[in-house]
Amino acid sequence: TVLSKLLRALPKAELHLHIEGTLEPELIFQLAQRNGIALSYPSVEALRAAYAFTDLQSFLDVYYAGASVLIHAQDFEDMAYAYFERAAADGIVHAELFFDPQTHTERGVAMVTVIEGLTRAGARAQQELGISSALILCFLRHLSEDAAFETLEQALPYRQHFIGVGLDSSERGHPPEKFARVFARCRELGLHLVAHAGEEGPPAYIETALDLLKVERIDHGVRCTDSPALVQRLAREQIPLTVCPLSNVKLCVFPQMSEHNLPALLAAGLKVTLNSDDPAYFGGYLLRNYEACFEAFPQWGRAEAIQLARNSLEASFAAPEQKAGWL
Ligand code: ES4
Ligand code: ZN
Repeated sequence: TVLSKLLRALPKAELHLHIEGTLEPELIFQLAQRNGIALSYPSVEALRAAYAFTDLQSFLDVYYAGASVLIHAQDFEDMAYAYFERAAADGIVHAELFFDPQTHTERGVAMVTVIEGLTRAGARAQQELGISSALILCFLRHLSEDAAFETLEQALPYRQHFIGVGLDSSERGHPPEKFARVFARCRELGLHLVAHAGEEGPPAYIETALDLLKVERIDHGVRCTDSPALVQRLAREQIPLTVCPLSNVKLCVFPQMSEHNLPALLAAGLKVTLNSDDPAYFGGYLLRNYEACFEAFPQWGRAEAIQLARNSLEASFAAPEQKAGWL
């Protein structure tokens, strides 16, 4: 259709993408074989069949198991380059990739291995696909703040290879304030700051992410609508929300796409962006997320498509000169 051609053609940025969440079952099996790692699933089909999630935690258990096949820098490079190829096909011009170093360092994979592999993929994506990209290091919030500090220390020799830090993994019971000191340190270091908040957690977590962590964007943030005062603030301050529609349905944050609150968020004047989160697990890459929304929300048309794509470029951490070329 005319609209789906527009959705592909519009220059877009992807701002909420866990690179470990782009590991397709086929690549998981290929890397397991290459690295001599035993998987607890007999086949690609059996693994894919396990992708029936009831909430965030039920997904995370499978996601961390999948990441265990990543051992060498080449593995990280292959995974990320496969993502960039799909991103280019979807009309993405710029991608900011989350990575979870603790998922790897806890298994004995060195920080340098992770960052080198991802950095090489980003350089090739720029060269061969014309996509710009950056890395955002995420702290796992189910681990301690001390563990986050240790991770930051391990990453600082490679400071020039990442632009910011984020906060992900199990949200409930792990409020932003648990990481106030390490985020303050990252701020002093000139890193960009983001955090997952209001995916499963309450609006209060969005407020503390803004006020105590001083994040520049909120990842997810969809539960802000439980607090009208917070919605007003997010609109007034034009805080970008990196919403992940297919993720939210797969993890049962909303029962189906037609019941997602995206239309309300956009109508309230929030700076909403669409993103794919963990596309290998949630049923589609960025363009599929756009398409699923435009199928589910009949009131959305050309104007919304243009707005959402523009929001993604504006909310990115790309240099102003680069943004000027897109906008
Ligand atoms: C994640 Cl969907 C989601 N939420 C929180 N943490 C994550 N890590 C990877 N995907
Ligand atoms: Zn996420």
